[in-house]
Amino acid sequence: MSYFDGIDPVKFTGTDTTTDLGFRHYNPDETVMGKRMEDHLRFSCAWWHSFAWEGGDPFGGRTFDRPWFGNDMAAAKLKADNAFDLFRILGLPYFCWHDADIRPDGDSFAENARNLAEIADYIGEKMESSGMKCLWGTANLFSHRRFMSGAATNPDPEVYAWSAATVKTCMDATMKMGGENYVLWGGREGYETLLNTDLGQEAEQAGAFLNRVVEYKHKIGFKGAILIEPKPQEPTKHQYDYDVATVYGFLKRFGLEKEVQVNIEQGHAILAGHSFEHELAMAASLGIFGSIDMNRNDYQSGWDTDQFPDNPREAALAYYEVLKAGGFKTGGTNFDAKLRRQSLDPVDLVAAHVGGMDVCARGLKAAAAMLSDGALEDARAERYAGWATEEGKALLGRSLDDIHDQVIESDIRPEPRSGRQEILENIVSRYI
Ligand code: XLS
Ligand code: NI
Ligand code: NI
Repeated sequence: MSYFDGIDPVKFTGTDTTTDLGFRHYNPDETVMGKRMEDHLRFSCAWWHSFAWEGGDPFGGRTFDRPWFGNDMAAAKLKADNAFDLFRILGLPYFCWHDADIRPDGDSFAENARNLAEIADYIGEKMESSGMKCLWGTANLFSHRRFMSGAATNPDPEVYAWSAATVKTCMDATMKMGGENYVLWGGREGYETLLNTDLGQEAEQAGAFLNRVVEYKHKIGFKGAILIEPKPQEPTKHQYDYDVATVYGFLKRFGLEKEVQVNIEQGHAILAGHSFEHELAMAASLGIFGSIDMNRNDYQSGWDTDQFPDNPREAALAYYEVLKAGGFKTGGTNFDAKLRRQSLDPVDLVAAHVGGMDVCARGLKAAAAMLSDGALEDARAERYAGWATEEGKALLGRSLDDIHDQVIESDIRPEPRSGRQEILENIVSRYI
């Protein structure tokens, strides 16, 4: 018996749909810019929010009542059985996990490693029979109290060692599942107070750690991408992987900018004081765009609310950047999103994903139309047309005194031109 019994697989029923559980926009086989929607979006379900999270908040504990809650292998397998049932109902092609979401927590490192290997085999069998794929795996190096002062950046070398060994087991499990990426989100890689923190030392540790990860990837022949997930704060007051630009600086410093890309999360972009599309465009321009964690952050709160996306305009602007970057290669759209703690029922979890998938599909269709029609890109090209001329191209290579002399000689008088922002915003509105 499944937790989701009685809920039929969700189908595309079109924009006239008025039931809670029908796709109004997500139609996996529909072609968008020459590619199936499913292959564009590459949706993924997050094991931690959908199956491990218990509905707690800082003021109260578990609100959810799931039959698979428990810390033993039988509970872990029951959780996996139900997870695959939800994937089937939603028609999701991918899932993502942390070790701590899928295996019971053991008393020693060795027991954790054994548990992970056993559950990875179990999940592997279910993948084979269902055709499900793993978008990425990752290590939870932040929940257990041993990680309270960080993992790779912990002042205690033993925690660094535990973390490195854990990442090895998680990379092995990801590879076994045919995972298409391996993610590192710097859970508690940051600090609470500078009074007890050696920033320089911690950066050296983080750089060495990531270099070892890349080295191990090549050693085992993992073909997927290594992704860092930026976030500016929470759980620590200051997280080192603040935003895309900060991560790029870190990668450059340790010679890893060709080896590592980013997994960009909507909510983290907002917390960093950026828009989601800013972070996507920045990553694309730096050549490190990898994947996205799709969710929505509350604009009034200062923490990571991980809500399911519901804003078609934001989704359209995000997928516009994704399409301009050439679309996903190894990456995809992972719903790093959770229910509100009052949403107790199985149908709530299904409906949350249905809504999120639909908003993304609608965003993708709008983005594709905007891009194919070219209204925005033509305007952008026109704005930069001066740089496409021979003179424009040569300008960047010329010295200050050379430019100075020519400016005097030709007596140039630059004329400001309208940025046409409202006209461009109105164009976007036409497509939503
Ligand atoms: C937390 C992060 C986390 C990562 C995976 O804020 O988003 O869920 O995606 O460790
Ligand atoms: Ni995330
Ligand atoms: Ni997050």
